[in-house]
Amino acid sequence: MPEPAWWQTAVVYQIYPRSFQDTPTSTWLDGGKAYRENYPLALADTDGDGVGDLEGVRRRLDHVASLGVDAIWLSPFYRSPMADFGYDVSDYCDVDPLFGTLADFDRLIAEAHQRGLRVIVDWVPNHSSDQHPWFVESRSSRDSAKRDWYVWRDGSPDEPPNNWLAAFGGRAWTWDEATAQWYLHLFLPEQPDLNWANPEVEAAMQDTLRFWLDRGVDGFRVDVVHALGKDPDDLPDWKPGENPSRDLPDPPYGHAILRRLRTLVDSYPGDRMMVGEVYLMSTPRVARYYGEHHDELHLSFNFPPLYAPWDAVKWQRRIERVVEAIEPAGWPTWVLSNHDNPRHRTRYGSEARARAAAVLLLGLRGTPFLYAGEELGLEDAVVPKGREVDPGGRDGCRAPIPWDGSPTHGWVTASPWLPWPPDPGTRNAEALAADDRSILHLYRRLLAIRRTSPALRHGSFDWLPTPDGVLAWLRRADGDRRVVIVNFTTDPHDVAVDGSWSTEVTSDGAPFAGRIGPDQAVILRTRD
Ligand code: TEU
Repeated sequence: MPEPAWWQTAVVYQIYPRSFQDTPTSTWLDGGKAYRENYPLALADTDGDGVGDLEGVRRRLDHVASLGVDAIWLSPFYRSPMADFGYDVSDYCDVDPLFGTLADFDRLIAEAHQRGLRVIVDWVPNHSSDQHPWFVESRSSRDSAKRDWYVWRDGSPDEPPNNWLAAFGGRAWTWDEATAQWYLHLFLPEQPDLNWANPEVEAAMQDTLRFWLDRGVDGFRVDVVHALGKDPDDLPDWKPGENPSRDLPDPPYGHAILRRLRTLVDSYPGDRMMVGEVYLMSTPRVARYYGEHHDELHLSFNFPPLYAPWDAVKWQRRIERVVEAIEPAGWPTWVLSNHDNPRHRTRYGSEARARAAAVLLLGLRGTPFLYAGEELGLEDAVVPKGREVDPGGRDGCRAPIPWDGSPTHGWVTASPWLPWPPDPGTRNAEALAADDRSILHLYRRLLAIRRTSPALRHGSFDWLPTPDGVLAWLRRADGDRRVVIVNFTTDPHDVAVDGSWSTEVTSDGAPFAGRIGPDQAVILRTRD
């Protein structure tokens, strides 16, 4: 096998900057000047504003590096009116003053690189903010030079061009009174869809990629990439029950767009990459986004496993689909939690399962993506009515990271933009670091094992026979062998393991001797 690329053997750690760490704006490289100008009503600049920022990420790089991950992915920190918390971009080539400055970004990436951490940034090409100068101009008149940069359609105010619905509710079309046309938005009305059929849009968006590639980023997480290249005139009405952003048929020219993006990204030295958010619930359809000739996405998310309950049969089926459909197309990825879905600790209902799930995730063949806070076993915050802020109801998983047991939990303010996750007094990074039986230490151990095991990093994958409710598989590479066993049930099960295997790690720290405990997972290695 050829030497794997860094993004095949890496473990990527997703940081949602708003919720990672705030800092006093006075400590930013511009002393908070841009912040004060843009947010005149905000608190005094010596206080943190309870919103995490890039300087906060920089200050927590020790934590990230101590985990043993290889790369970070930063959710959007670009200029934005924040209707969708940064996924509505009003300037693709600048940092929002809320998060700091370009100089803060440069310092962050330099220090991450010094520690051997690659940096992936989010890129949101399907839509911009309605406050982006492109849309402001596009909206200004039907004759605007940028009118065709977005998707405008004729119609009457009471009859939208088709029945498409927006991801967060309501129609996917908004009527513009002034110019008497509809514009398309798969998400909020504040997130008009760019018209990728227009070559000027493609060129302008490619320039935004160049901007960040030139600044040294190692890659991009490409937001709703499957929605690029759709043609509303060609696509049928949705059927009731379909999810507008997830049930799009293969867009007519989306794949060609991706091939050109791939060419651009690959033209840079240093193995830059794109991981696409293909939010389709069919794994074979996800596979197509790697390209028929491995010439589209380097990696693609595949969400069906994230939506699988804690159930051996369902997990096995979803893993098999990856083996059948993704493996021939490209290198798989695995993810259990992100900023759009309840955390798996919350979905699966116990820390024991969250620990076993960590072994599962890091034992599979493919690139794992961790979501900041899962190494602390964080649950979703309970967000009371009145404090909800997200139009998509995703506040719970975006709660701020508690760093220590003090009243502010390592933040500048004790009341950040969202409430803390449960039990921050005890479930925080400092407390878990001090307890070597904690889930944090389990993650560190697993990542350390993965780092030194060719079998886990890039080895083959073969199922092993198991009792019902248990999954086990063998990973092999370069003479290195590991077995992963996961018990999805609350009963113990005997598993046949011959004496040549020894226990490397167990999810709960309890010993394993041929009998796997309730919700337990283990990694075994061949005896030296
Ligand atoms: O999410 C894409 C997407 O399909 C979402 O609608 C997703 O289904 C939903 O959040 C699940 O509850 C991406 C980003 O990850 C998300 O944060 C953005 O809101 C969205 O795109 C629009 O940019």
